[in-house]
Amino acid sequence: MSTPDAAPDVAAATANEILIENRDFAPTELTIPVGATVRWVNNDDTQHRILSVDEGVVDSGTLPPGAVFEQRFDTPGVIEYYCDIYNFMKGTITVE
Ligand SMILES: [Cu+2]
Repeated sequence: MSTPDAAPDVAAATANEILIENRDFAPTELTIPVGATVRWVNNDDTQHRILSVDEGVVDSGTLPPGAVFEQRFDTPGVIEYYCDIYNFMKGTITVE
C-alpha cells in the first residue's frame, strides 16, 4: 500500500469477505473483531492456496476456481498471509 488512506475496495461484496481475483486479494488488508469468520472466495480461473507467514495459523489447502474457504479467528493479533502458488499475492488480517 503506497497511501495510508486507500479507498475501500468496491469488489468486496460482504463483510469479512476477501475476493481472490486477477491473482490478487481484495481487500489486501482486513480488520475483524475477535471471533469473526473470514471468507475467501476464489473468483479466478486458477488455483490458489492461502498460507499464513506464521506456519499453521492459516492453510486453505488448494482452492480450485470457485472454491470458498472460511476460517474463524479467536485470538487478537495480526496475521500475514500469502498465496503458496503465486507468492507475490499477500494479505493481512488484523484481529482486534
Ligand atoms: Cu494465489
